[in-house]
Amino acid sequence: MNVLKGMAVLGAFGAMISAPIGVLADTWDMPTPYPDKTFHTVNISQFAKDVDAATNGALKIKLHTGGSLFKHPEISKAVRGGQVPAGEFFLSLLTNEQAAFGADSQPFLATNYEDAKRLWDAQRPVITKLLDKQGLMPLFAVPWPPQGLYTKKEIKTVDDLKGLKFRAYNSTLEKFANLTGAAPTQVEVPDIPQAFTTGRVEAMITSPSTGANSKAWDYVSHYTNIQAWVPKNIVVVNKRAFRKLDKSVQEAVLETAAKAELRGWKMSQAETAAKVKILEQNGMIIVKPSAELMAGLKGIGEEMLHDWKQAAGDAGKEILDAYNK
Ligand code: PCA
Repeated sequence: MNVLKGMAVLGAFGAMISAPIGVLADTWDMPTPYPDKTFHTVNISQFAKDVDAATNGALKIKLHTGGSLFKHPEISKAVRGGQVPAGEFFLSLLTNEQAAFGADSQPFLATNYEDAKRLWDAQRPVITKLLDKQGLMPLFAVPWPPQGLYTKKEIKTVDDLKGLKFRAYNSTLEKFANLTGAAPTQVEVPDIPQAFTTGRVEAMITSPSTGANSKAWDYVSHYTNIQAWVPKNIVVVNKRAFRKLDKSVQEAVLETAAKAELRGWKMSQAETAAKVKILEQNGMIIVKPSAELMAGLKGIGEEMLHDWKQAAGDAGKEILDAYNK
């Protein structure tokens, strides 16, 4: 090898060691299910910017929001299969595979941020193991504001829900709606306005965020603050894709993810009051639920928790034991 060529090779190699940046720049496509202005999407977009900065451009994350690359129910599978290295989805969508994933959507188990945080601390190690078996690793999870009830008239008791065409977003909510006597249908967030205007649904349970973002006042009049549960979105990575990253890049991603989780929980809390106010400003009637309604809904919650414990087995027990400690 002539000297000059040898130096060039050495030089390139040296550059790779001291500055992987630029040389090994990677771009990750990342599908997310919710529209751009959703606070979760805003938080993830900040996460992507922070990863870029923390890795000096070695890892760029390109978001595909609103289910544009993969439909919501396909996102977890796409990350598992390695079609994309990372993605966001509603954690309790995985309940059908393993009930432990759905702890946060159990009605009235954890209904405020403090309890939701304790539940996440209890759930995280358990689902980390379950995700690991699927070749996935959780990066961070962020809750939606407590879930409330949207209807076209005042709901005073569970009986008032009977027969209502009800929008659901996972199997747990579908079961809850069925047990109240309502008739549930699955509808993704971007399709909510159309589902109401075409009459496919006439009531729903979701956060003040999703209600306000989808202009609930255009098709319902009452928001009943039942604070039924605090479900989370999770961001996961494909482990093989993660392992391919330079060690320093891996560390930067994990640190940035921890920051995104903290920021997301704060954003969620701020969102709650802000979005209820928007519902109110747009003419919706904010209702404090009657004791009778709450007693009826909580009774259904107890029945569901009983079933969930059976379905979730040891994993569920591990979560509840840690949560109730
Ligand atoms: N918004 C999402 C999930 C929970 C929430 O508050 C939805 O309605 O589908």
